[in-house]
Amino acid sequence: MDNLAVARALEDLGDLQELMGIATFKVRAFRSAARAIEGLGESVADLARDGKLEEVRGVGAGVARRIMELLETGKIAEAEELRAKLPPGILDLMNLPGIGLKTAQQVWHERGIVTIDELEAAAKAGKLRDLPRFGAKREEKLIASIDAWRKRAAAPKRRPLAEAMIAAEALCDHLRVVPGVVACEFAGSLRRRAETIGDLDVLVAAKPEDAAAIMAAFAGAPDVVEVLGHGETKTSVVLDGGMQADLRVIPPESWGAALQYFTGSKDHNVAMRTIAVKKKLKVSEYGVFDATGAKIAGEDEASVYEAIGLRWMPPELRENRGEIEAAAEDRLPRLVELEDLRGDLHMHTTETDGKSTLEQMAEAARASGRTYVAITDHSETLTFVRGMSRDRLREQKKKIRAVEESFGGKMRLFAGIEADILGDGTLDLDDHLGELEWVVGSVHTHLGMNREDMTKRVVRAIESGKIDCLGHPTGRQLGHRDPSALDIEAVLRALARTGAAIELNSSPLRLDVDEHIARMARDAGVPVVLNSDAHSVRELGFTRYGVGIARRAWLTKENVLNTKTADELQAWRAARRS
Ligand code: DGT
Ligand code: CA
Ligand code: CA
Ligand code: ZN
Repeated sequence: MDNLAVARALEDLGDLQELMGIATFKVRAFRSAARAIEGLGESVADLARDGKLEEVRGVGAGVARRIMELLETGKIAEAEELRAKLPPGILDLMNLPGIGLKTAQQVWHERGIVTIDELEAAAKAGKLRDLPRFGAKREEKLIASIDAWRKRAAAPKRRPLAEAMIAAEALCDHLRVVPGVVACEFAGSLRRRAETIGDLDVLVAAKPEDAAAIMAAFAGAPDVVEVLGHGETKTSVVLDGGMQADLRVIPPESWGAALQYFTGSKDHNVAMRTIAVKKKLKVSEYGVFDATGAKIAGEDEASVYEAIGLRWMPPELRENRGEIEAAAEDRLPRLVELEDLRGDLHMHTTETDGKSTLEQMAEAARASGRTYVAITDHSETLTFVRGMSRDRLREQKKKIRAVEESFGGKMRLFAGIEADILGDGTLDLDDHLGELEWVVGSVHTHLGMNREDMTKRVVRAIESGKIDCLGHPTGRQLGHRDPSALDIEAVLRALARTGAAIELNSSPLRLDVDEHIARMARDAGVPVVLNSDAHSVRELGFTRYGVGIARRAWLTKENVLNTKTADELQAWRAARRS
């Protein structure tokens, strides 16, 4: 069991206790222990083995006992007991956007409401407005948010890119070491890096006589909870968490053709086949065949494209959005790559809601090949994450200089901020931003404004000239919160006018902006900054998801600002501010 799983279990226990109305000091102990463990540099299981759990800050005897129990039995009996006592439905209610633990506890204990249906009925009947921190307006918002939740629940369940990627990589790692496996790749929408994924399409190249054993290994993979179908060349399973995955075993001589076919998209394949037909060729998942039926390509993917007169193209482009024409005319863009990213210009530290320190973030970014970062903790008005005051920012800047010094010129650290765009479009700490070296401006509150007001608000913030980059511009959270109503074209015009950049936030929950807006930004000449928005060293790796989205938007290295060197970036900033 890794640290994250332990932290989550403790967090859960805290939540359950709070829901049941158990003393808050106990609840707080579990939460702070969870945070400490999440940010720990060593394995909590190792510490437990050496009897050193209580040496971790925030872990007392009570918490240590629960951790031991968790590591030994896989669960905490007390949490299970509490869960069994909860009215069914209350956890769903708690997870509803805009509700959370406090409100769930409140409506349950004070109104006896334990399900989403009951909550909706009470809101509609105006029976919640006189609760503390409620009111008619919040009732109205609640009804709208329950409505949106129902719509999402009814839609076919697609999974966020990151979740699918992690699951697919685990499956492929499991399969690659099975005897007879020549190659293993995932295809489908995941290989194309779509922001949400319907199901996983895993392909293995192997001789037909090895297929049965490989399928059996697939069905027996650790994450598989159900086998839906077991055929000669295809096996379908359900993974822990509910995602479906198909495995197809392909003879090596058809590998390229199958990889191409099952990568799709369907529209791309249809367009491709139309071209093939004109050349009297036939493309299938087995290969490319001429009029006599002879196979002319199929072993590798490039040969399939070349056989019909096209260049090989990156999977992210394969959506029939002009890539076939571009490939035929040899004018495919050279898409930006993860290795092109020199810096990361949005991240948090333990000063606000981050889990790793300034030093840890800088070290980890350097270790992953970055040569500069901007430290952008939250600003003062975000009190619930201990947003930075002017004084704390000055202190942090000194520390940033000292840490930068310790890298001996190998790493640049910019003293930045994620300044809150307030409700009226002014910026938090407005008079202090000039002292900082990188300013991300982001909306975090009043996300439900109407389109006109929200657009005015964001445009006003951009036109202050004080922000270098607009952070997570639409505020969406995949499967959780819709994008804010916003006239994105007006926003892009304002960015172009002031020479500021737009963020492609790579946090798997956000992926904000999306591929469509990223492509609009490119067309409007607005530079895109591809950031992690990391809240821990682990999350610096989020940029791999953002790069996928950028590539789907046809972005090249030139379109992405943080592919510049630190000096070039500073020159860019100085030029736009003069
Ligand atoms: P998803 O799973 O909904 O996120 O999207 P995909 O693109 O992974 O679609 P999926 O899993 O249904 O099929 C994987 C690929 O197989 C798809 O991208 C193209 C190919 N494919 C599947 N069905 C057809 C079909 O009826 N015609 C053609 N041309 N290709 C197909
Ligand atoms: Ca799929
Ligand atoms: Ca599929
Ligand atoms: Zn933010």
